[in-house]
Amino acid sequence: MTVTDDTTTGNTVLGTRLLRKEDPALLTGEAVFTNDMKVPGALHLAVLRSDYAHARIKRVDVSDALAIEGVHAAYSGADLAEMWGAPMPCAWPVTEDMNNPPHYPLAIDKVNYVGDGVAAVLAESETLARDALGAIDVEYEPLEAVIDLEDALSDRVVIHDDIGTNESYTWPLLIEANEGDVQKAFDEAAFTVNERYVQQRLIPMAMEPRAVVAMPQPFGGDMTLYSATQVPHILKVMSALTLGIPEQQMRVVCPAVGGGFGSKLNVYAEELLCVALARRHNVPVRWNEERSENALATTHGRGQIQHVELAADADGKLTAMRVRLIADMGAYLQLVTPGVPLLGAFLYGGVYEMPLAVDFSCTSVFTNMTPTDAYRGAGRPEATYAIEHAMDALARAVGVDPLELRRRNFIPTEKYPYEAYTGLVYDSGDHDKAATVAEGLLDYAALRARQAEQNVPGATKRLGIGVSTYFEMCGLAPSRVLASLNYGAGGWEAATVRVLPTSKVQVVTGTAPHGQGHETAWSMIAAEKFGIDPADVDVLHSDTAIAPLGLDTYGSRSLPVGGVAIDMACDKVIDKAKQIVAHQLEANVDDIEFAGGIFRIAGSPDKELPLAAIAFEAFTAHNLPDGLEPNLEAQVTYDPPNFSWPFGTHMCAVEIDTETGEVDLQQYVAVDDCGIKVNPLIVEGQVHGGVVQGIAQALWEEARYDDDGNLQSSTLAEYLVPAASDVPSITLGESVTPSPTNAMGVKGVGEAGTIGAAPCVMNAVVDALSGLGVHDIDMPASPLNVWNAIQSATNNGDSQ
Ligand code: MCN
Repeated sequence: MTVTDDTTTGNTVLGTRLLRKEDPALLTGEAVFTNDMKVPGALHLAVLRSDYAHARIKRVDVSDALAIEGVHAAYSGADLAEMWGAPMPCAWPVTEDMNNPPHYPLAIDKVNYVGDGVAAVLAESETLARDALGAIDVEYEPLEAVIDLEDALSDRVVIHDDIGTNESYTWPLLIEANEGDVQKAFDEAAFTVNERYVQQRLIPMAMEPRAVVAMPQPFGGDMTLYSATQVPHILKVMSALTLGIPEQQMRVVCPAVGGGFGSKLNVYAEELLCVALARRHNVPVRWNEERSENALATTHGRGQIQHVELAADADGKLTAMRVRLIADMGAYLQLVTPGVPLLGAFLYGGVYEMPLAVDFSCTSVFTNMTPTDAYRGAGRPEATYAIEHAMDALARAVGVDPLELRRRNFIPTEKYPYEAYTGLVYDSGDHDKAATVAEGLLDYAALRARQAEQNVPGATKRLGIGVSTYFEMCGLAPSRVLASLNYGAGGWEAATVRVLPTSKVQVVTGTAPHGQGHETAWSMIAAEKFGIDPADVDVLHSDTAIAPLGLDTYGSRSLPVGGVAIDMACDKVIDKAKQIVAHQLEANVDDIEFAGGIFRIAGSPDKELPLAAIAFEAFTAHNLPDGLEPNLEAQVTYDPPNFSWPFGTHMCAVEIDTETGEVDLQQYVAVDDCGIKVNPLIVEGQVHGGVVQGIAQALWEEARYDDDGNLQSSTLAEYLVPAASDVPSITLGESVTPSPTNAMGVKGVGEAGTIGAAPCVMNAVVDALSGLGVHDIDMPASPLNVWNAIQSATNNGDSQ
């Protein structure tokens, strides 16, 4: 493997654009995904899903399905009810009194969304199992479906009879402390804006749908669960708890995983069904999700109504903020459903000096739609959209350029570390720098001049310029802070580093990559430390028998928590090796230096020992210091002292055809500051992917339901996931502000692009049309939505 020298940092590996080790197997089709596994003797599971969004189950008759040759078993939800030791897990009980209706892998007496599992078949092939579903007879008593969030909150139709309301919880932040101050600030403000935004539901659409294989092991009741999941460790604990299996008998393995974007951060009905039925029948049981099934049965993202009010003084400096959220939980609470809006709650102040006159509250509500849960950014893109779109509205109210308004409000660089109104401490930031780099790359001033010439009355091609800035709270995170938010797990990550007798290195990580390139990045961290080639490092992950400790991959945590743990474990190994070197060279351990794979005594350059020699000595253990354990191995479990705080500025230019409503995204610039980069090539890939997902929310994607709760966009013909050709080339700008929170200076980047992009594009769309009297447009800014907005503004006589 070739490694280029990076003379700017003094690193030989870290910071270089090493091609990803993972890619040859993925590109040549050699990688094995869960559904590629050959499992002799496995039975195939198929799940009959409700066609009704809300109905009582009167009767389920599986007898005709059972009579089909090759069908081994067929069950209704009631048939399996006694198998579940506990309902499906929700790991984030946001409030003490949060309503969490019991949720089982198959519905027992009522279905609550189209796609809710009603019955299951086990057959000798996948085709047979799916065909047999057609022979199951279900009698429903249809009920009215609740799709609209505000309608749901009225409790006109109650979804879960046992809790008697559709509200799951209300979570306030700072309201009591600040209520008086907030109202006073609004009363005294020179400018106020009062906005209502809709975060449409999105379908994560990972390239690989979900797949599961549950394999009972020959002896002792052990069970191996293979799953296309991003959380093998969480899945192991939760499935053991839910199914009453001793945890030490559960092993979870993720073969190659084709993306997740948060949708595979869950414990799903089909995983529990496969394990439970494999135990009952003592055969392997497998399940494979189809694309349309994925749209119904895998969690959705976003789904919020946001009421945002800002107050500002005569200069446009923010003086107060009030936010009221209504968050769509869908039919049930999945693993972290209720916590998603909370992750955003702390970011409504954006990158601005927000005074302590803020009140925020989120009310979450059940609806008859697929459960929502984490989706790239999870709460933070929604928060950023709210503040950034409202900042543009405020700029229009104040009559200043939106970039200028932001600059007036940026937290000044010299105030870092900065304690925000939420009590959280942002570790570092340089917003003016990120904005200035983006401004230059877009040629902001020239574009504004072109806009003034182009957007004249009667123009059919109007230019819009979009700006957005953001802070992200990622790297989840300090366990104590998560505890204060009622999250059910910690935020640490574990790493073991081993130098093998032949001096090759094994890194064992608790992270669970599913597209992020951890094998490459973690190899680079260890290679830099030990002065070896990254090709000589093997990264072991995503198998709870091989990497038993870990909390997996989500929340852009893997580098700032898991990567830092690896860095620390390497240091521990080097410290141990120094003791062996000191012993063998009869020197003081404090005098031993290590660089480029060679140990030396300070001041005696002729006395040196290579890492390879020490690794072999540690293995043979023939001549170790008294009391020192053999082998070069160290483990670190790292619980970070703070979140990771990447930030950035995005800018773009759109041209809108006022006769067709079509939005042409012409230029896109992203400056995402994620501190020190381990591998800039991976970072760029992460930002590109994230930006495109954010653009897609702004312009194309939407999970659309009809009034009866039928998903109308369950195929890729209706759910418009963009192709590379749908977006312009993205220009990336450089800003590097090392994190003072960890020794590597790194921050997460996996979600950053998504967070900046949607408000950037929508600000450009409104900027293009505000001269026509268009105040706002709901996402996605489809040609129809844009055209309708132009028509209604024109009919109101608002255009200039
Ligand atoms: N990186 C780096 N230098 C930095 C920051 C990150 O080199 N300063 C590299 C890391 O080494 C790692 C990658 O960038 O290889 C992402 O790191 P990090 O930001 O820690 O994020 P995670 O690895 O924890 O990934 C999770 C994040 C999330 S939350 C979603 S959602 C998401 C994403 O990553 N889903 C993805 N990126 C995805 N990419 C793909 N291909 N597929 C998904 O499902």
